[in-house]
Amino acid sequence: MNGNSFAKASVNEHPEGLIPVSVIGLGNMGQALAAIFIAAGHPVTVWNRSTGKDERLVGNGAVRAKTAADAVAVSRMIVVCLSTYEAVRSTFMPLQSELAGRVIVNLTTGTPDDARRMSVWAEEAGIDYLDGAIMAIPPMIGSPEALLLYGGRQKIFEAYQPVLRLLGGHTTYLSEDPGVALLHDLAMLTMMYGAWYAYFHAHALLRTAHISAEAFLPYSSHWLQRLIVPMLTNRDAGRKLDDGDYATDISTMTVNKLGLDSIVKSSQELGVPADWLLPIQAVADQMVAMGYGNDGFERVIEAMTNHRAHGVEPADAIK
Ligand code: FVH
Repeated sequence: MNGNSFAKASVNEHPEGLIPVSVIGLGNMGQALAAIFIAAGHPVTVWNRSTGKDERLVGNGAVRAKTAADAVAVSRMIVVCLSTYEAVRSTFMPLQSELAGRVIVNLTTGTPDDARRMSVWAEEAGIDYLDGAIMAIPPMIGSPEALLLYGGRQKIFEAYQPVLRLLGGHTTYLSEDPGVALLHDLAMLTMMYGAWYAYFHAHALLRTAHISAEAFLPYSSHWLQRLIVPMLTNRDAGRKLDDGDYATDISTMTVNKLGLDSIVKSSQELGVPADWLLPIQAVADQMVAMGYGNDGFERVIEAMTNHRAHGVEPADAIK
């Protein structure tokens, strides 16, 4: 039976579509996921590698499975949220036959290749498979703001989306490609870690003059909300980037290169490690040297994508 018929069968078997759900992995996120399914009235079975993390869930009606195999046996919908894909593989590969005919909803962070490989394994084992990315923190799960992205066979998503939508108001199906959800995940995490690291570098600079984060907060908030975010997310930003339209009358590559030079110079003088800025500075230098000084800073994407076509060396190749 394919995912559609299984889901239909299982939904019809249960009032208001309250199908049994098993949650594998009760870390901070797994517990949040299980709690939502319990609160919605689904029969929920939980399993975790180590004990002691399911007390509250069991107290609220979840059934504790002794083994992962027991948790798989009692539900068609298996939601897994572990630290790594290696953990998912080591948990599920031994249960391949027990999993056949069920659906795995994998909400573990990994790489798009991890997701695609697991999808192939599942398909070959007769297991329906959806790969998801949770773009939210545990306290947000179940809220209208929570964003969860999915990839995999659309008919499987459609069959189980009433249950999946319990996890967040922005539950979104992206593609038949199971790797696309994690590609979005890693793209957004890149934005997050880059912003976090830059934010902390800023504070390291300020600390050299004993300026506190609290005192800086009004300025950092203003800068992020009034300039950085609008510049990156205004209506034209995506189109211009997609079209390779780097024209600007706001801030040229040359101006940004000089700004980067000042940051690196003063960071080094103040003893704040600026190594992470050097590849960015080098790309800006190269762009100016190649005659793109009047373009916007957005042109640096050329050093990350079709650099060979544009004769631009990848950032990491720059000495
Ligand atoms: N927490 C968050 O804010 C983020 C939000 C976005 C999505 N992530 C991803 O969710 C996955 C789980 O994250 P987590 O925060 O729940 O992580 P932990 O609290 O550390 O729990 C990890 C669970 O994984 C189990 N586990 C680890 N290794 C194995 C293994 N080899 N075999 C079986 N289970 C394993 C671990 O079990 P235990 O240590 O309690 O026995 C936990 O249940 C993750 O991909 C995030 O990136 C969360």
